[in-house]
Amino acid sequence: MTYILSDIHGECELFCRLLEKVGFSDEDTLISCGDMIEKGKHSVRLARLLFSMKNAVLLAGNHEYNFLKYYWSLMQKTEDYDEVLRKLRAYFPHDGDLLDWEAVDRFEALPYFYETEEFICVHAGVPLDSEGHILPLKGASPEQLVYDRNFKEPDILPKSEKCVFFGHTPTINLGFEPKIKSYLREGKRGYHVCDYHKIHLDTGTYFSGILGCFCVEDCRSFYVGK
Ligand SMILES: [Mn+2]
Repeated sequence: MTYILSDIHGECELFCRLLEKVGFSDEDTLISCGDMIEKGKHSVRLARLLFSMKNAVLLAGNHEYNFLKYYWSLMQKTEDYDEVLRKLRAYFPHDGDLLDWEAVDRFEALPYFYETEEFICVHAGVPLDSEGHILPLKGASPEQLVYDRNFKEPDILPKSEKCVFFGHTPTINLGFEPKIKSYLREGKRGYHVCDYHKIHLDTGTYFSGILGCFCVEDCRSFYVGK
């Protein structure tokens, strides 16, 4: 099975409980749509756990991108790499001591989108043309993919055949419950992932205490709460 989630924000314990709940095994695939770090207290612990999972596809969100921009700015100012690592560790006030160069390199290698025949995963949104068709993601900048401000709006329904998974904004900010919000296509029943225009994954975990994931194969959502 393929499980997709987003915006875990350092909530390592909830994440582990969610994996337990779905019975996650080596034959399953996990896709995280960014913002694994910050807000919660276990950013680096969670990131290292995700980096250690062989069957995980991890994307960068705006929080990882901001961290990388800080890293790149430090590297321009000094060649003292020990000092750079000290400053990067201080970026994470709760568990920065767990940060090592391997983790930094893994952050830097994170892609900004993931695309299959049936769906697209991205942190904040995908570029659309004036008719609502998805433009090629290779042409999109990281900034557009991690900071998009419009894609979350309920009236923005991409017309392309693929379903778009995204997070970035808690669904509660749009007046919905702290659950995964799916947008079913007209006349479809929701048993196949392509029956959906888009699926908004951000349950606002840091605020709501609820973390959810969506299973691609059976289109079911799973949740754990604090
Ligand atoms: Mn975000």
